[in-house]
Amino acid sequence: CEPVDVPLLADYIERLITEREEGGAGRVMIVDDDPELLEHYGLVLEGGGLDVRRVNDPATILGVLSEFRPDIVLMDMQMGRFSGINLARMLRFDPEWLGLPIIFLSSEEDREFQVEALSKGGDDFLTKPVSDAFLLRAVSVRCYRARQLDKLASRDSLTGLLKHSLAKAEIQKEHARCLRLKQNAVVAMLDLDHFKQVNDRYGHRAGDLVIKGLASLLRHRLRKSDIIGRYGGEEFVVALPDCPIENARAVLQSICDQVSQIAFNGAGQEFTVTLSVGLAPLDQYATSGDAIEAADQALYRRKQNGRNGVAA
Ligand code: GH3
Ligand code: MG
Ligand code: MG
Ligand code: MG
Repeated sequence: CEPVDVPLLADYIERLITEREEGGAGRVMIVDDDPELLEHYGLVLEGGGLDVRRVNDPATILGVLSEFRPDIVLMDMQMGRFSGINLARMLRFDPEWLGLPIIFLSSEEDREFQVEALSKGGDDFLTKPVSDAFLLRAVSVRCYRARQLDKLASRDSLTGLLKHSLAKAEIQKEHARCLRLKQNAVVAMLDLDHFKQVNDRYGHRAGDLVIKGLASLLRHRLRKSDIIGRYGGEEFVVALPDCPIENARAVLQSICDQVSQIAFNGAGQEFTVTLSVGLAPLDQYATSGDAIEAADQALYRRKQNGRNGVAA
């Protein structure tokens, strides 16, 4: 067994702890038909702070993937009537699992065979027998990188806010949560007013700066627990957990007021913009989609009735 590089290991563990504080430890799914090996790998990775799911029967991996949603998969290559290569190939047919890192664990040292396996959908190889220290480090770094990538991919590049699909998914979770806890929560749709004119008069780059500025204002004015997404071009969606609708109305009205006072620059001129907002009580609808739709209708009413303000 190779010696463990203590400072490096400490660094990985520190990262893992930070990751855990930011929303859970890295999740690893191990698929192996040998129960003893499976248990051994599981204990090593759990000992390093990872959240592990052991899969002894390869036939069950699809169900486990959907439920556990691992950051990476460690997969044995020979598992009775199942081959790791075929399982990896099958997973790559589903866009949902296209980016999931799959690391093969195999005693097969033949390079041609390894290349073949990688070409069918695997990302890397660990050759058995693998030392505990190496396994933990190899899996931890890959897990860390997968999570970083995932985080980047879920953020809009201009504003750093959640992208449409992830914002919707987070609001769906919040909807379930507020019903369970019998709390109130509010969903808001925000849309910049006459934004086409802003681009036409002051240029697209100035328009981009307005969108970025509004995103930054929302981040500063709302709570850390609030969900903020860029829904479309100049449209944003916000969910405010544990918040009565009157409070949400006051906060968003004050954000509208603040937005209208910011001096932007474009095409050599100073200009201001305004914002319209529609609100709906998230906990009063059967689905989060219905609540978002209601907030959108409230936004439409506000647009009809003069813009620059909030409607519920
Ligand atoms: P309304 O008050 O009714 O919302 O009018 P509007 O002009 O804002 O409405 P509309 O939805 O017709 O136009 C939105 C415009 O926002 C169109 C598009 O050029 C602009 N836009 C969308 N995404 C971006 C972006 O990323 N950057 C910039 N600069 N402009 C964008
Ligand atoms: Mg095996
Ligand atoms: Mg608009
Ligand atoms: Mg719009």
